[in-house]
Amino acid sequence: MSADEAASLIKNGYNIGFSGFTHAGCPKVVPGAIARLAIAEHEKGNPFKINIFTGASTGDKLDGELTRADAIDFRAPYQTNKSMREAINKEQIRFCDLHLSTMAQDIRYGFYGNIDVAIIEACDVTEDGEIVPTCAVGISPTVSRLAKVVIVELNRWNPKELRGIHDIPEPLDPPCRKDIPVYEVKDRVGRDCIKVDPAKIVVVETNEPNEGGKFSPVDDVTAKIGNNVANFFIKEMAEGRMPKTFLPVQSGVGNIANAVLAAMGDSKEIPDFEVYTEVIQDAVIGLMESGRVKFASGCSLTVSNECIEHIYKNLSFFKDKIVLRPSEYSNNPEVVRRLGIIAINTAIEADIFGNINSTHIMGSKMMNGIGGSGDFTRSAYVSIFVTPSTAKDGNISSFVPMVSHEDHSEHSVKIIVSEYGVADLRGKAPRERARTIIENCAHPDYRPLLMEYLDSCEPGHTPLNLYSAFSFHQAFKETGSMKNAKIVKK
Ligand code: 0RQ
Repeated sequence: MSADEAASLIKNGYNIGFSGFTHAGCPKVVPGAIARLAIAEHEKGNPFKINIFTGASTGDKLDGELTRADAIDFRAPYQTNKSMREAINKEQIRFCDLHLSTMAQDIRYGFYGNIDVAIIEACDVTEDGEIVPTCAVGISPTVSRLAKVVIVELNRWNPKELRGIHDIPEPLDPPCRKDIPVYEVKDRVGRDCIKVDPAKIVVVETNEPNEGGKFSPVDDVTAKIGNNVANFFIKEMAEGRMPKTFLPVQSGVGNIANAVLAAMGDSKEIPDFEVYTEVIQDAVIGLMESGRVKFASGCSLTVSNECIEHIYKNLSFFKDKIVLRPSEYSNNPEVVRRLGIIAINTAIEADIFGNINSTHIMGSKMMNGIGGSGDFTRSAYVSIFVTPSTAKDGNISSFVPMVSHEDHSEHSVKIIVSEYGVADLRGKAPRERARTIIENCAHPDYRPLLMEYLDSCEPGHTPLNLYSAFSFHQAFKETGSMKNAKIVKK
């Protein structure tokens, strides 16, 4: 059927589960048709909004087009879209920010009502109901099974020979859930496709490329952060706190994550390693070709279009070195703790005691969401947060007296790294953590102010000055720079 005919199956108030994890693997033509339907219904004076569930963020053809058509009431669990971010922060879309590993199970538990329709991008679909996803798995197995109708976007841009790269299990739910038998990064525990009743499948054919953007080149600051992380690992191995054979690595999204992986790849002292992560980025593919990354397990191939075309042309090389799993497996805390994963994620801001804000600008404006950072951080062998020491031309310090929103607490955060150095928080009490972070990670321009704050605090297990805990944020709001913060001592 055409995309518009498929969209006509969608009604106001429907719960829709989409495939995709980042721009990878998400539908590209049916969402636009739903947006057109919404606009037409709104012009007739009819209400038309849907509730959207996905693996993670999606492309602009999904989150962007539907937001601009005012077609979304509720959205979970993560997004990175400019239009959607604005709508969320104007409270026009009800957004629920979740750990990505919990999305599929929360749907199964009935926390959001029934899934009416699943819309799944596939590279192949068979008469007997086998659906082969493209370059992401996300929550597709669960929403395809639960939905009354499955609209398959059969996207010919992706080769059907991708079949075999996926590992698609679905766990039992409590009280009878068994262990997840992933004992090594490359273990496969499911089937190579999603299987549903063929009677509920409708197919829309497309040939749409991915929306894969480019990464900025590694710059001076991100290169220094990358080198600091690599040197930390070398020291950990030398001092016997990390196996010399190394451990599987999870790294977040974005330019800093790419720079960290590049620095690890360049380091002669770090052995060839494996990746157990949610998002496989361009850097991992390069390192795989140079032999530095031996195997990568993830939920999606979130790479540039140039890179995905290269992978598709050389599928026989990559297919036995990559596995794509549902997000509740790629991000599963049970597996993360068992494999001893090194988790590396990016902070928006950290406070001097080691609490991390990954999601909110100035405490209230949603940036993207917690994503998988919590799934990995809490259960990691060692959890690392990286951030440049400042943002916005130095007017924001990434290290503040108290985070304006908290995603990862001091209990889960072991190491913080900026371009200035590494703060090792293990085995330190709050006041020691504060000194370590100020001396090793904060920008030199902000160190005296942060020390002045620490000295002004009322003693206690966690030193605190309630009158100045948000003085940095207040100064930014009032004067445009945290450098003008005034520490009040009462
Ligand atoms: O703004 O784009 O306007 O310049 O925030 O910051 O330094 O470019 O870093 O792109 O890696 O994003 C935490 C948001 C970092 C991301 C976050 C401004 C800064 C810039 C972006 P501009 P950078 P990144 C697995 C792991 C949560 C999810 C996660 C993220 C913009 O990494 O969403 O970890 N993480 N998932 O200028 C005001 C501050 C700021 C600030 C930075 N303190 N105050 N603005 N910025 N610090 C992946 C998945 O789950 C799929």
